Amino acid sequence: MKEPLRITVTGAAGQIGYAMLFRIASGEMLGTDQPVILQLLEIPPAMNALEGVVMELQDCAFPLLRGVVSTSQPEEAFSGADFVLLVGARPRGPGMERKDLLEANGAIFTGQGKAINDYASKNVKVLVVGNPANTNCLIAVNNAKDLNPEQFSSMTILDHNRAIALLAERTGVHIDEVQNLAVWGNHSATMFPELLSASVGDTPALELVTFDWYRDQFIPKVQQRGAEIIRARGSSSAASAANAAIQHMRLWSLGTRTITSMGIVSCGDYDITEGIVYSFPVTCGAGKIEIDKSRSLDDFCVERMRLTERELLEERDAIKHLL
Ligand code: NAX
Repeated sequence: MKEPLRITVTGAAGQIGYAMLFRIASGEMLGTDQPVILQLLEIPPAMNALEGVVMELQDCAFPLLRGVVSTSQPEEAFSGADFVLLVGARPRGPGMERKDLLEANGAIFTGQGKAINDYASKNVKVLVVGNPANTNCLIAVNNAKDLNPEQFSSMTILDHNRAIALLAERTGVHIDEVQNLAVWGNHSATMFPELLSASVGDTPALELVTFDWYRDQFIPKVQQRGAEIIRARGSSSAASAANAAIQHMRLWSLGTRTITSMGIVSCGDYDITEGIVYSFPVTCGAGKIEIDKSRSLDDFCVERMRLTERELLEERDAIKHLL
């Protein structure tokens, strides 16, 4: 049997945490031969709820679950962590401006970046889910001075999956047939789900749908899918977000040659400003995220990529004192 790996989940008593922990403990993230220890971080008011979640984890008697730590102390939660899923974040409250939200989360992700740097495994892989995810990731990475920026990423795989499902539905195929789609930029209403390089079976996607549908329906629908789910369900996506986070970590650690989308620290590829956390089309190999550098992009793509880049630059400027 392999040695257990330590997986930290923050915001573990929240709705995404609840949809995620049982699947991680059953082996869906790292494989059914990989024992895990869950290290769960919450804020003090949520510790009672977290205790309930821990009881339910115990009651599942998962063979792979070798321990559960529940704590409100970041140093304890991140201690020796091999994988960190930063899900907990401050939601936008009444009267809060976007700037206030960035500030409130800035404080959380500064502290957590430092604690990951000081207490986690030196090979830790960190995924930021909590919003604003790209900029929270930017803050964490800049506060983990001894770690490699490649060890940090933010989640856009949910947006990628939403885009695949929508295109498959429109073209009447199974999702397996949709390849090479990408989501660029920020996990926000400016994200750019791109179809220029995508194919459905052997046919370029843009030969099967009209450009008007792509621009006027597909892109806005992917961008607004989170809001659509809130309207229908009364609360934000949880099971699909948990699924995406598990998928992100599984692909990152076990590898994939299939293109997906992840937010990573830009090294200037595709002319995107270095240092910001931007979603690119990627593959994963040997525990590393690699950008697909083979795309040719047209003026429409470049315009949309710049738009979402501009938003990320504005977010970065609002929190630059934290970097
Ligand atoms: P919930 O409000 O249900 O849960 C969040 C939990 O985080 C709460 O239990 C809270 O006590 C905890 N928390 C707050 N501050 C914390 C801190 N400093 N340390 C540890 N825990 C802390 O939200 P949920 O629906 O689970 O969503 C979590 C985050 O994911 C939100 O920021 C949400 O906006 C974001 N999302 C990101 C998505 C993405 O694709 N990147 C999609 C889904 C989701 O909207």
